[in-house]
Amino acid sequence: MKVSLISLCESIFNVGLRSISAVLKQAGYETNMIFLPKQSHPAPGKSSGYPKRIIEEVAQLCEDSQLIGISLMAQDMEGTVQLTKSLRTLGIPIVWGGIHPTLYPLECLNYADIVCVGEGEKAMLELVQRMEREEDCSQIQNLWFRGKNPNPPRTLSEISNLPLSDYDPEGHFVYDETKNRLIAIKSYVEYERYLYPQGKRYGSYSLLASRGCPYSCTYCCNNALRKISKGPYLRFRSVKHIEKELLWAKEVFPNMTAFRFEDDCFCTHPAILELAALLRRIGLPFSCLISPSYVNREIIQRLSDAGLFLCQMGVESRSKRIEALYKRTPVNHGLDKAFAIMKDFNERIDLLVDVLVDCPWETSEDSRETLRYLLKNLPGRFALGINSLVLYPGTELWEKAKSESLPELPKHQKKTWKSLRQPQLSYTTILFWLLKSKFPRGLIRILLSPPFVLIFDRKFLQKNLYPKICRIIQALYWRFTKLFIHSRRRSYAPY
Ligand code: B12
Ligand code: SF4
Repeated sequence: MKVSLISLCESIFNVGLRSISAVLKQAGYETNMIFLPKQSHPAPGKSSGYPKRIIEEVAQLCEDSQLIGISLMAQDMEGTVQLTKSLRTLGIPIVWGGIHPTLYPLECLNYADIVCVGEGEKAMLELVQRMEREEDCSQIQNLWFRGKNPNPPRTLSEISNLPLSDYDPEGHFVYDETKNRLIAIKSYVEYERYLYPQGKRYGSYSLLASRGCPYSCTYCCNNALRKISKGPYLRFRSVKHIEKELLWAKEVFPNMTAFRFEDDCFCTHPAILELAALLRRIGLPFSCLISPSYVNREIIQRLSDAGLFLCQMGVESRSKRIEALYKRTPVNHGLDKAFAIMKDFNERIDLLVDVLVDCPWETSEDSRETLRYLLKNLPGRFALGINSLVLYPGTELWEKAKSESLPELPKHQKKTWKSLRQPQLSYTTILFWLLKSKFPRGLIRILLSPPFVLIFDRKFLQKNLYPKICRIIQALYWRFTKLFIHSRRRSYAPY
């Protein structure tokens, strides 16, 4: 029996879908994997769909399958609907999975035959086995069938027992947007052209050492996932299991220059020091995400010795009120100390700090508090991620917005889930942008002073003047001086 697995995510690492493919292959089933990344982001109001020819080619590749699985995030919704409508003509059952179907199953069941709520490895395996034996499939845990009652969740997987992600080039296809065609991957080297940021021949190999997070911030998917999961939520891969993947990846991908740990908080791993020793032995640099509360001098020292070159840390807000609303207080606990430590390692470890804007409960003064904090505490070398808060279904903040009859999504995000990354342009957000673009901090402090705030922090300017200012800033700093380093830094190859 053959299963076609399709990913619409921009990054083709898609650890979750590759894990499902590996589990199916291990059980003796055939899979093909089709990756449809799109780098270009459509202007507001423009379609984010795929060219007709590509959709037709995907349909041809799926023709001889008995099941089609599609993996998506919220922003991939429009493309997935377009693809699903077209694949319908094949008469093959279509399952949707990933974070968006997990959090929004009922909406997704308007289009898919089956939605996977939560982890897909065991659920997909059971589905395929039952289909093969022509047994009833309607009561498989984690799977919701259109028109049937939802099935309960199954216990989360023991992740050290899972096979390594499927990167076997055979039967793998990638949409090359620049060539506007589907490419059949023929070798690991060819795979690498699509794994790393477009146009780069080298880059980081992404993997996870854990699943889950110890915290439950009210806007985060972990908050929603924890509620619907069964069994211990935060799980870690054994060091041996991780070692197997690192050695394998290093061997098969000759142009890989670094590893990227995508774990929500890498340092929660109970064997973090053992992992540092392993990474040192492996001898390739790496980057990771880390929560401020887990920054500790010994750990950072060991990770730095092992090759840590970039650390991403969420701060999100420094307003006490908003920290409490986000349930960030325990995560941001010890942030001053964390920054002090990261300053000491600033020569060796780049720091990428994330903040959240566009929160409907946040006042301008709340955001200015965060900005003042960053102006004071950021080390000399840093990158800043300014992210627009999205209220994802199933999270506490989404429930709160619903109960207060607030729009579940800010207006600019509402219709399509498309422009999730673009923050709205308030006066404070512009000042965040100035900080990100390395404007002199003294100047930003002046712009933060009461007279400037009084004049410029106004709604009508936000609507009419600031979008224009933003375009000018982008033209000056992004195009010519390339000081908007954030997007480049996030995925760059180090040495
Ligand atoms: C790693 C990661 C990334 C990586 C890699 C993404 C990738 N395609 O692999 C990078 C850094 C590129 C990334 C980028 C972004 N990310 Co991200 N990312 C994550 C992160 C931290 C882990 C995802 C992961 O690998 N989890 C582990 C795997 C095993 O779980 P999984 O992916 O959910 O897959 C399982 C199930 O969902 C299911 N499943 C998945 N697919 C399918 C398909 C079928 C057919 C079936 C049956 C089941 C199934 O089975 C899988 C295995 O059990 C999550 C947070 C989180 N904790 O989930 C955010 C998260 C997924 N990202 C998010 C966002 C918003 C983004 C960005 C838009 C951020 C931005 N503003 O730029 C970009 C968009 C990138 C894109 N379009 O690809 C949001 C998505 C929210 C949503 N509802 O859509 C999340 C949930 C974080 C959050 N804000 O809460 N991300
Ligand atoms: S610490 Fe980060 S990953 Fe964990 S719940 Fe909070 S926002 Fe989500």
